[in-house]
Amino acid sequence: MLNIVLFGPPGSGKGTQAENIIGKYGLKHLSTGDLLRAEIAGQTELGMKAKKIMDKGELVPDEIVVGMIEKRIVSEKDPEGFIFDGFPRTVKQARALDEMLASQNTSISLMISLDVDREELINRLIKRGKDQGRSDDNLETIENRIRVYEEQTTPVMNYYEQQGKARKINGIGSIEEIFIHIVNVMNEK
Ligand code: B4P
Repeated sequence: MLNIVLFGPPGSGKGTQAENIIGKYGLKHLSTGDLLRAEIAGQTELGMKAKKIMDKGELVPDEIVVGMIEKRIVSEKDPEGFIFDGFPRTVKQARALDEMLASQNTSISLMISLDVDREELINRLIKRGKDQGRSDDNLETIENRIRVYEEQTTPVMNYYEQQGKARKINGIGSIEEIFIHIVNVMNEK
């Protein structure tokens, strides 16, 4: 199985590139952001709780996102592999993911980190806020999301570096150019 973690700050292009990767490699896409937004759209109890947290730009508790991912991993029959988009966002989530995959006799193959500077992240997310009206794409929340990323999520990079699985890619440029770099890194596997 090919199991990829797509990593990077909010607005770095994870969701965008995940779509390209599943198109080429046929992997199962697991985005915790999308799963949470589906709960919000369904007005479930979990969704209502998550919305308050996401609108502030904070992280949803580890137990909730880990439980959502676990449910999907065990229910998938003979997948070619998974692409994890926006997960793990804490070292605790990364450890839980390793355990879940080990119980299925598999593991993370590669972590791809998209490198984008702060100014570009803010510009992209403000633009998406205007185009799509996502309630967490406003300046105050975006700045907190970036702060939370720097404080709570960047240690995840170290976690995969220590396992020799982390690869950094320049996330600035056209979507097509960045995808070519991703394919090159994936082909080394
Ligand atoms: P996510 O849905 O994961 O949102 P995100 O980090 O903003 O990234 P996204 O994938 O949407 O954006 P992308 O970079 O593709 O998370 C939202 C919230 O959910 C979090 O803040 C948190 O509260 C919660 N959450 C999710 N997962 C969690 C977890 N594991 N633990 C706890 N809480 C969790 O794209 C951004 C924009 O840039 C798009 O408009 C795109 O068109 C544009 N773009 C992409 N590539 C570009 C390029 N090369 N050039 C120009 N624009 C580009």
